[in-house]
Amino acid sequence: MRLFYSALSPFARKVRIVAHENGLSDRITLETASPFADEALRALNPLCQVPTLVLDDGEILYDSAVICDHLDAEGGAGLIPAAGAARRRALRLQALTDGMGSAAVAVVRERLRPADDQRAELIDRQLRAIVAGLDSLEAEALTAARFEIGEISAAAQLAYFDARAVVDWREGRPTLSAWFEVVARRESVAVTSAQLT
Ligand SMILES: N[C@@H](CCC(=O)N[C@@H](CS)C(=O)NCC(=O)O)C(=O)O
Repeated sequence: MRLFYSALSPFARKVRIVAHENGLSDRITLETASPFADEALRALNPLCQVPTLVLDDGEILYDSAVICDHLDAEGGAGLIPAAGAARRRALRLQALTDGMGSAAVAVVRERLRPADDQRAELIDRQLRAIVAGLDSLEAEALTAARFEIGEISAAAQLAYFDARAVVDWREGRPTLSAWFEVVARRESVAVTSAQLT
């Protein structure tokens, strides 16, 4: 399998963590792609986004949730509960944290514009989503005992907030901060951080 990714993409990080948890990393070749600078990716994914996964038979999968669903089915780690309240919780947490990630990417891109060209209302709206999302995550009281797709997505997004200095998310969120300190040391999370080169 070939995974088109960019080193800092939190969505690609989520996929790499899921691959590692499923013991599939060795079957995946990482290929860097620059979605904002290189249109070549559009031939594989009309949205021209990373992550995009090309299977060995040529089938192409996107976005990250679809890729994770496939990898978890293939590897059998059970990171996406099969049914019921556990499944709804995991998918909701994934949707929440993916949404926070999309908001963060928008903030980062806007901040790259010349200072007097930045749209304050766009940044404010995205930051409101991120802050409310973080408060919601704090209330979830995540524990290291459970590490499913929702927690994986949260870990990938929080690491991105740090890497891009999106927001000081630890302030006033002791439970989330303590949880992240533990999961950051988990092998799948630590190893995928080292791939950020
Ligand atoms: N919903 C997508 C979001 C992926 C995404 O936004 N990727 C960013 C990089 S972090 C990207 O490729 N952006 C390029 C663009 O949107 O044009 C997923 O979960 O895979």
